[in-house]
Amino acid sequence: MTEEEQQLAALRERAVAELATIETTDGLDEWRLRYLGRERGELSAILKGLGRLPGDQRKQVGQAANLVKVELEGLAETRRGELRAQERAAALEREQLDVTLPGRPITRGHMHPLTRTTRQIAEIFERMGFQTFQGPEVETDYYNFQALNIPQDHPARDMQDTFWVLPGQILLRTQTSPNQIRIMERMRPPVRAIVPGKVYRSEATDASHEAVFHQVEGLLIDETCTMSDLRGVVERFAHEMFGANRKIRFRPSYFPFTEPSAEFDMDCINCDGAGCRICKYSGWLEMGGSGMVHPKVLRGVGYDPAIYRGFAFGLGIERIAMLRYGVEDIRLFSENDLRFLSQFR
Ligand code: FA5
Repeated sequence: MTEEEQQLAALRERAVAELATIETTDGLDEWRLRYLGRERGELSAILKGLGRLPGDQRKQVGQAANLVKVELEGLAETRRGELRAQERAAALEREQLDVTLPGRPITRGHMHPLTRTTRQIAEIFERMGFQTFQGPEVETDYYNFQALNIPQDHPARDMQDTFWVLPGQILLRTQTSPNQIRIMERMRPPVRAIVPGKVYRSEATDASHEAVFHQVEGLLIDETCTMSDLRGVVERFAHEMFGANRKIRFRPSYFPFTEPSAEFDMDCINCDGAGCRICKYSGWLEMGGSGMVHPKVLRGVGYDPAIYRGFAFGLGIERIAMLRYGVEDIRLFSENDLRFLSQFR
């Protein structure tokens, strides 16, 4: 064995022994550079030195060196495969996800008590043949006041303090009544409609007054309608909502767009009319305003008051929800306190 062949055998042995101790792919890269690297690799140095050997030796050592090179390359690739598998397994171990952990429950939402009340109200009136409509919250002075027989500078405007968007022209509606006009402009009698929705008034708030609250408007127009039909419809509503024993009373009132006008109350559900804190010891709870649609309003939308007549009413939805659920402060509905809201699941 020539000196070169001995050198080669020793190099092979060292390389194979070292390879077995390598634990990372980075370490393997270094090993590769050290033994097989083109520039500074030990095997390359032997191959480069072949030129100095006599012809027959050059061939022999060259072949042996190539065999060692191929063998080491093969061993290195096998080791690389093993190390990669180890590294992947270690990474998986580190990133382990325990899929047996129970998930975090997603709490289900539910309807706001006012939405629920509004839907119940609509269902009751729908059973009486009323159709539900919606109207704009940003209204014109014309629909909110003028077409309802409340001209500019009329003292009746003082009953509803107003948020103006464009002073004198555009406002946040103070009542759902402008929808009486919008509906009559679009439909020919007979009309049976209700319009629930938000209304706005520049009011000081207290336990029974909000600046943003909800009303439901009712409108019925045909050829034979009377005030007793109004009473029948309101009473039927109260019975379906609060039970068949409830009493309704009408009090004379004033609204420029109805004649005659009346406010209606229901006997207090807390004390059955005996008088208590809830009804301020009167025995009655105010529910809404109403009346027979004013002939001027009918004429304004092109209905002939000699042929058509009708009634309209406006109910406060918060007031109804307060009675239904025994809520004593109207402000709770808009405070978004989950301790309050989650009671209405
Ligand atoms: C009106 O708004 C008339 N548009 C009702 C009407 C309709 C009359 C059709 C004739 C024909 P009033 O301002 O009284 O009327 O309000 C009606 C109801 O809304 C009240 O009975 C009350 O239940 C409720 N309401 C009024 N102001 C507030 C407030 N600040 N907060 C909560 N509810 C209110």
